[in-house]
Amino acid sequence: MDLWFEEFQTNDMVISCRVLRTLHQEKTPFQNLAVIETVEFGRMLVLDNVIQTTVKDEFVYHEMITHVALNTHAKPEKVLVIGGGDGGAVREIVKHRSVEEVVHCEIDGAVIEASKKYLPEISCALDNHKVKIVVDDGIKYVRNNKKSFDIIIIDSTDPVGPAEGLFSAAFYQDIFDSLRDDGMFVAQTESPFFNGSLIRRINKDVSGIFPLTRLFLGNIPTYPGGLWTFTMGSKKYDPLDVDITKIKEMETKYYCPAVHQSCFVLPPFVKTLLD
Ligand code: AG3
Repeated sequence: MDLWFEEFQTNDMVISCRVLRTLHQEKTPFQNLAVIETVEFGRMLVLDNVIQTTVKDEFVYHEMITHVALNTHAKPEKVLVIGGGDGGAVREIVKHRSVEEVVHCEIDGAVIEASKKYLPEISCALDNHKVKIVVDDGIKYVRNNKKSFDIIIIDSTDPVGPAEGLFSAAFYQDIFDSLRDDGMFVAQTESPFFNGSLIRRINKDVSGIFPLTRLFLGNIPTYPGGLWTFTMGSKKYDPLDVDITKIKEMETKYYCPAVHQSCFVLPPFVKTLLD
């Protein structure tokens, strides 16, 4: 039998992957969750029919959403991850020796459970002694935890349904308030090909709240357009001021000192989104 998974990346474009088998499927209180095994990308986490991560390409996203900020901050000790129930961001964060605690706030506990069971390569650090898991709404959590974190990572789904509020100006203000005086955040901010106006609006909102806003890029083959953006808001440190010869060596497959710099080089069509 020939089985294919399809995601409509836009109304008029589909990504389709041949499926070997479905490992898990459930309707959680928040979304439809599936873990499927594909030929091309290995195991894949799917929420509401949208590809979240795959064993083959997850490293790009998880390394970029974490290490750029963790190597920019002088001494990141307390880190908060909002979303990212698969644990990929947490796995990268605990590689940093200065980190004492990672609070992982995910609204849907079922994502954590399914990832632990079916995506061990990605979720492997969720049991680490530095990690505290909170199953709760990230918006509520930051409101109740002011001036608490050095770095906040917003590893959300697309800006529809449960994640919509995670892209709002009010939320970026709550993030600002939840950061310590020299803190910073990084959020995944979608495709410059298909979400240009969203990226532009986020950049404007973050610039109105944080002294420093930076956009950077990574390449994730299973996401719409492949080219992906991340937005950083920082109270003090600038990732472009980092002396990259001083970045500690780490086991990574995409991020490296040269990429720390090059990811901020924006092609003109992306750069215009910031004007
Ligand atoms: N967060 C989802 C990024 C958005 C992907 N969008 C899409 N495929 N249409 C990824 C979670 C990984 N920890």
